[in-house]
Amino acid sequence: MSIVLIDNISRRDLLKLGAAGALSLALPRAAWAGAPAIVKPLPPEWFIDYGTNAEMRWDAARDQGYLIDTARFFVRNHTSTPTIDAGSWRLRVSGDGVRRPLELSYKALEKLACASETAFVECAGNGRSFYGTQQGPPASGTQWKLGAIGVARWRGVRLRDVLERAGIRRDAVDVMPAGLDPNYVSAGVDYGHVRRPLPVAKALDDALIALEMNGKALPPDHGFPARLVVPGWVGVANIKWLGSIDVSTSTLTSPFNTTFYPGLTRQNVKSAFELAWDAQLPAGERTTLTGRSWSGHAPIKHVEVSTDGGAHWRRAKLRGPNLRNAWVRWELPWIPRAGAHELLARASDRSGLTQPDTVEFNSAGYGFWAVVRHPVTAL
Ligand SMILES: Nc1nc2c(c(=O)[nH]1)N[C@H]1C(S)=C(S)[C@@H](COP(=O)(O)O)O[C@H]1N2
Ligand SMILES: [Mo]
Repeated sequence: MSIVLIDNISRRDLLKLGAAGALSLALPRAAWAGAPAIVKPLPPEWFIDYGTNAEMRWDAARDQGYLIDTARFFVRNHTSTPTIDAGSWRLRVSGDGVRRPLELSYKALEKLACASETAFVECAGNGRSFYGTQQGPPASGTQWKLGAIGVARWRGVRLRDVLERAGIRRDAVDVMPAGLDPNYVSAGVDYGHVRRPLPVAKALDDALIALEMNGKALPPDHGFPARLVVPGWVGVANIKWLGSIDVSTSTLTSPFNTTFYPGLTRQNVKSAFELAWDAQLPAGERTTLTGRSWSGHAPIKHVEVSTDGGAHWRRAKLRGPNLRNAWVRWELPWIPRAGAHELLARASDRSGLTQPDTVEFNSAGYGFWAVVRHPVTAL
């Protein structure tokens, strides 16, 4: 059996084969040991399984409150979820930008934990598939629809507090958090650990070293024992399995802000319906369309919905919290006629951004924030 075959086999198939006992004999040990890149179960009613990545199904968000349960939260791994022992784990803070390099144990961080943030983590590539299906050339990478996002309540220690303990210098400019997962290797190139510099201004503002997600210790897939949460920014800024933080008085770079995700900071405004792709609805009956809109720039100002492919628009009713760096839920009644329809949701945030009809193409497929045309059928 070749590695190519393993790459093309789904995680679920691997688990099935593994359970049948055949695979452990047939495969080289290293391949088998590395097989499930994601540790938590990925039931098909909640997730679209891409192997190392798992997308949240939006119809499964419909019965969720403001926060997405940890069990249902999407996962994006460049490599695979590592197992880390919190007892021996240390967070190292060093570099020429600090006067007192330090090492913090999990227990020490727990004692300092007094801050929280309700924020989304959203992959920069969320919506990537729509480059190809909606407006032109397809972009390479995981073909996410809109489910590479979740909102959770994160609790831990302000990055600012840790940097101040380390005696951050006034002339520090960049902070580079690095993950402890295996090096990211793609097409034969070893890019090292997943790590991405953050300007000091953001690091000292609202970045959080999170130990908890939705009231419990972080689970392995979401960064145990500690991850960075960088509210409003692209997913990759939220380094999981945090091991070290380099503080520098000169500009830092890594492949994760040059080759990948160049120049990306805040996420633009987007919207999603809490409906399956190609959902079936009862014709002639009143249904309540529901969805969520979010922006990394400001709270949502309003959401307009079209049920006729964009000819007419109505304002959705916003409900519940409408937090900056998270999302707002909304709803709108609709009585569909029998047949196929395209639903559109277009949000505006309070910074003045409104979702456009199209966005400029980039080959990596980042930043798709155009209005998505969501197909449904009424029967
Ligand atoms: N160490 C490490 N941190 C990481 C990643 C990774 O592969 N390794 N992936 C990043 C990307 S691209 C995203 S979108 C988010 C996903 O977070 P989640 O898996 O908790 O949803 O984690 C980020 N942090
Ligand atoms: Mo991402």
